[in-house]
Amino acid sequence: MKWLVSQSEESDGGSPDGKTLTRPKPTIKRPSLYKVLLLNDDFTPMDFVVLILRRFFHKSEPDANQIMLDVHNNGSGLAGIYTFEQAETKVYQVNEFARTHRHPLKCVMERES
Ligand code: TYC
Repeated sequence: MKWLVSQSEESDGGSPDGKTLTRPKPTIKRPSLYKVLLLNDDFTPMDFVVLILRRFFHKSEPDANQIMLDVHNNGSGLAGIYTFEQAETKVYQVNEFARTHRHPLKCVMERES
């Protein structure tokens, strides 16, 4: 554990007497976030995309319809934002679900800015 002395003391290497400890340096960081996107194709039925958005991303019927149309019109659309492992799991589950139903729909993840 690295102990951090007060801000001015830290910058000059420590407290004047070299032994005053105040608080531990915080080392926790926010996890990186990842967008999970659906990609458009010419063959996957619209109803199937809506089903995916409802089943895997817990979207309402109107929201699922809107996102499906965004994908259809713009080439891709945002299904959700997750930590790395959550996003990986969504991508895997959706791609497997599409594959087993013989639809070409693809789901990908992309690091947030
Ligand atoms: N473009 C498809 C169609 O016209 C619909 C579609 C929407 C496909 C979203 C994939 O991720 C997708 N049937």
